[in-house]
Amino acid sequence: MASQIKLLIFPAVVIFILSIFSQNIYSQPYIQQYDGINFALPSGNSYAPFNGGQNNARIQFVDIDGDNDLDLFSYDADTSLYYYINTGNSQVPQYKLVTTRFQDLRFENWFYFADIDNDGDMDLFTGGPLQSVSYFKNTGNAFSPQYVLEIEELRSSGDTVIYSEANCVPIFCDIDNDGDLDFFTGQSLGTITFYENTGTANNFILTFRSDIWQNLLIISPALNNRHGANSLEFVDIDNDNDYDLFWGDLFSKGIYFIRNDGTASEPNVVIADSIYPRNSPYSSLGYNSTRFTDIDNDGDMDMFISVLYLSQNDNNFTFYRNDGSAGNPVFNRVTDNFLLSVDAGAAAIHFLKTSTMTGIRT
Ligand SMILES: [Ca+2]
Ligand SMILES: [Ca+2]
Ligand SMILES: [Ca+2]
Ligand SMILES: [Ca+2]
Repeated sequence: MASQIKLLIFPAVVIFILSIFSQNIYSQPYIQQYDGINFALPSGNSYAPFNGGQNNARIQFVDIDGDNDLDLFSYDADTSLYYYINTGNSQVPQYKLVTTRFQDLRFENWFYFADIDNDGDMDLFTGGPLQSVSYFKNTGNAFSPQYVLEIEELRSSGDTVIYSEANCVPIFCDIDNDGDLDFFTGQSLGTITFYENTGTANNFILTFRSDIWQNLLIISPALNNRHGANSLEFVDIDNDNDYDLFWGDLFSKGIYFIRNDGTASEPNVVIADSIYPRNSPYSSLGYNSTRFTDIDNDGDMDMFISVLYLSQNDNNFTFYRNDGSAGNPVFNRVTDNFLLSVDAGAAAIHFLKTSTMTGIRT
């Protein structure tokens, strides 16, 4: 019942926020509105919060044990972090579930592995208290990670707490090509907040730069043009040595492709498409989270999608193989159940046991 109440409160909060900010926001440039796809939004009974299916998994592929293949982590809305070891190889992955409580750490809303201190092993970030950001330092090594809570509530160089909304999926990326990782997180206003790393590759210092990075604003067409939370992924999808952006929006059925027409050190992004990939568009009830990685080690980025919105039953880990090239990707949809396709045993456990509820956490 508590979850149902939260689900009803969330749209009310969004509407309230919009009523406050709509004047300013609508006057900004880069407003993109596409004809879309009507879909019913939360109004009490339109939710189906107790359908089965994978529970809004956030995923990331990481070589956590230093054997040159990609292991898999999946955050479940019940705050579990599933760790799947790749027992195959860099061309043909095979996943085996190791634990649903990775190192017994506390996770909240999201997670992201990044080598923030440039010592060759992956450190870890997740949601902290009150939608802040917690930092776990890897005190082990690239072969045997050991995570220790280093900072519970990250602060910016201005000594203010860095927040990352519970419904957003933030990311670290060296967007200015100076060798250190910068931080991006979404806002449910349809914008991105950007912190530049003004420290060094070894010693990060996050400095607030913008609440509307690159004047980017996405208003999705559903229900009279709504701003939504977002899930961010940077990848150089056209092999021109700068990071492009993929944006999954709470109120969009598809995926926004935001191309970087600038340079590696000076990004200049344009919303290139709201339907992706063009030859085989992905569409769901909303809020698609993308991850790109070269899962078959053939030199091009493959695409994975999980849905963070309403339940998709067990069709919630889509794999598009890149059958093109690093510079000209051609994505072909292989499966909507990636784990099932590579390791039925482990995946079956995951999908069946995480099917208790779905919906938007607030
Ligand atoms: Ca590290
Ligand atoms: Ca940087
Ligand atoms: Ca690029
Ligand atoms: Ca590939």
